[in-house]
Parts: sequence; structure tokens; C-alpha cells
Amino acid sequence: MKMTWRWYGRGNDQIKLSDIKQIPGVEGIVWALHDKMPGEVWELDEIAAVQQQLKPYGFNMDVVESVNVHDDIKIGLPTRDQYIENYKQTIKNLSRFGVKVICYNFMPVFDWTRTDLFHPVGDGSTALYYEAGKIHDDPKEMADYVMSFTEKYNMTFPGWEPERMAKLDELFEKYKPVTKEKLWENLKYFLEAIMPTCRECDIKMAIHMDDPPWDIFGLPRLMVDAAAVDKFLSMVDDPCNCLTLCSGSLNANPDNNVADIVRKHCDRIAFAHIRNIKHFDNGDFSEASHRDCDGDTGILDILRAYHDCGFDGYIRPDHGRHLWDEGPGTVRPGYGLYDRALGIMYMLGAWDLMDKEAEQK
Ligand code: DNO
Repeated sequence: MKMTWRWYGRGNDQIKLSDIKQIPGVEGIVWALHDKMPGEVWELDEIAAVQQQLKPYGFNMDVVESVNVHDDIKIGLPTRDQYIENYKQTIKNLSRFGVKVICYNFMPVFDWTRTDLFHPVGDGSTALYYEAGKIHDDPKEMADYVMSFTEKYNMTFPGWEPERMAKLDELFEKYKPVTKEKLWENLKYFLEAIMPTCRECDIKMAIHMDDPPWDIFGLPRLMVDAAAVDKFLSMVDDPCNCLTLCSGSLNANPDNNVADIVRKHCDRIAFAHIRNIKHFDNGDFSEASHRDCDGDTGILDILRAYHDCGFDGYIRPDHGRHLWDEGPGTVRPGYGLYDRALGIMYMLGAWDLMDKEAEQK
């Protein structure tokens, strides 16, 4: 496996590349052009500028997270074809820089959803939290809460573009005819249209799991469990049609067993996100440290499954808690320096030990 680190770009991330360089084992930066709106072509000179930033540190730029998919593609509007053409052009442009994996999602309207971005964990640190009782029919409260961070700290979140959020009612209206079946069809249409370009460019499209993995605010969500993963992979059975298997997203539903999915579909997992979740009886969940016993996700079982299957794709610690001096305004929620660095050391520790055991067999 190849260890990576998600970085939001110069001027957009409080963490410096020189800080990341000091974390053992990081080979690549998971990056994106965060000021691009869904549907826009990523131009060669813009990609080249990121390459120039990474070069002095010897990081690869093999994984992009995310090239966001325009709502018209998800809704299935006639205008989708133009946006698909733009997407193909972006794939071609990325391939000129050696990009191997594009992580994306197909969630209507919202990307990840949380009700508290800095919830006390109990040890002085904070983490992202989902309070089930706060998610009602009306998404306004939750959207206003997340957007208040954008306003207060001049910090935008991928998938939460202020331009899109400003038109929330309109967006909900447009998604009204999109049933779950229709959304599956629109995903298939999109993938079938871009697969030839992906093959030509040797780029894997890696869909992210829906977070949380259930319908919210009456919007359908697709990538929610093992059956959905099976359906997705067989629907477009192409080696370039792959997964970003996000352990934390799936395990927000405690019935999901991520290690089983790894064992079944390892060859179609291009990118592994490792995150630990702690469940509460009332349906709330909190994000936790990567240490297996701090959550309920089964991090060690998952790592063992990847190791047993000889996983050679990309992996990254997903969200971490906010530690020490990290807090609102000084850190991107979920993307601090310290806990993700600890997560890497935990994962590498387990992995190195499994390598040693395998050598001695
Ligand atoms: C949250 C991330 C997601 C992910 C997108 C991929 O921190 O895991 O926002 O990047 O869903 O498109």
C-alpha cells in the first residue's frame, strides 16, 4: 500500500508540506483544485502549479480528491452531456501529470453531514459528531451550521460550495424527481460515458462511500452498504470503475462490515480511507482516534484484510480529532496535523508487524 495525506493546498490549509514531509511513510499528497466549481475543466497550467509545489518535497500527485460531479449529471438533465465532456477533458489533463486515481462522490446536494464539527471527546480533544436527533426534515439548520464556519473563518469545504448552498431550495426542487433508481441510472450513464477515457488515460475512478450511509432530508443515497457496493461494481464492470472504500463513512451504520468488503473486492479498491467511529445507543456517532479500541469500526480487522489481500493501492488516514492547540479557526474540521499523523503511525505499525509475520511464515 502507498501512504498518502490529504492536503488542501497552499493558502487553503494550515499545514505546510514541510510538516507533512516529517511524517514517516507519506509518499503522496491527495490534492484538488479547491476553487473549481463542479463542472469546470481543470486546466493544464493550474495542475502544473500544484506539481511545482509538491516537487521539492518528492511527493507524488497520483490521487485527486475530488473532481466534483455537477448536479446536472446527478439529476440527469439534458445539460449533463456538456458537463460529462468537461469531466473527460479534466481526466485527460490530469493524466498528463501522472494522476492515477480520481476520488469522487455521487451524493445529492450535500457531501458529508455532521451536526457538530468540534465535539468534545472527553479527553480534551474534539472530533466531528453526528447527533441523530438534530437531523430533521428541513436541512436548513444543519446547512447553516456548517456554512457558519465558512463565514466566520473564511474557509470553504469541498462539496459545500457557498454558491451551491445559496440556492439550496432550488437544488432540492431540482432533485425532487430523482428517485433512488433514477440516481443509479444517472450514475451508470456518467460512468459508461467516461470509462473509455479512463482506460485510455489509465485513470481509475474511485467512488467515495456516502456519509452517513443512509438517505437524509428525503434525498436518496446509493453507496451505503455491501449490497450497494456489489451492485455498483457489477453495474459497470470495468477495471477503471473502482471504490474509495471509506471505513468511517460505511461504519456509521454499525451493521456494515468493512473488512468483509475489502476481502471481497480488494482488486477494485483504488483508495482506502481509514477512520474510526464510536457509536452511541441513541443513534449518535462520534469520530475517534485510529486506535482499534477507541471506536467500533474494527480498524485492525480492516488493515489485516487489506494486508492479506496484498493491497497495493493508495491509503490515507481519514479524519482525525483536533488535538492540543487545534480548534475552530486554526484547523480544518477533521483535518488537523497531529491525530492524522498518529493515525499513520498506528497503521504503519500494524502493517510493518504484519509484513514481518508474513516474512517469517
Ligand atoms: C470528507 C471526505 C469527503 C470526500 C468526498 C469525496 O472529509 O471524506 O468529503 O472527500 O466525499 O468526493
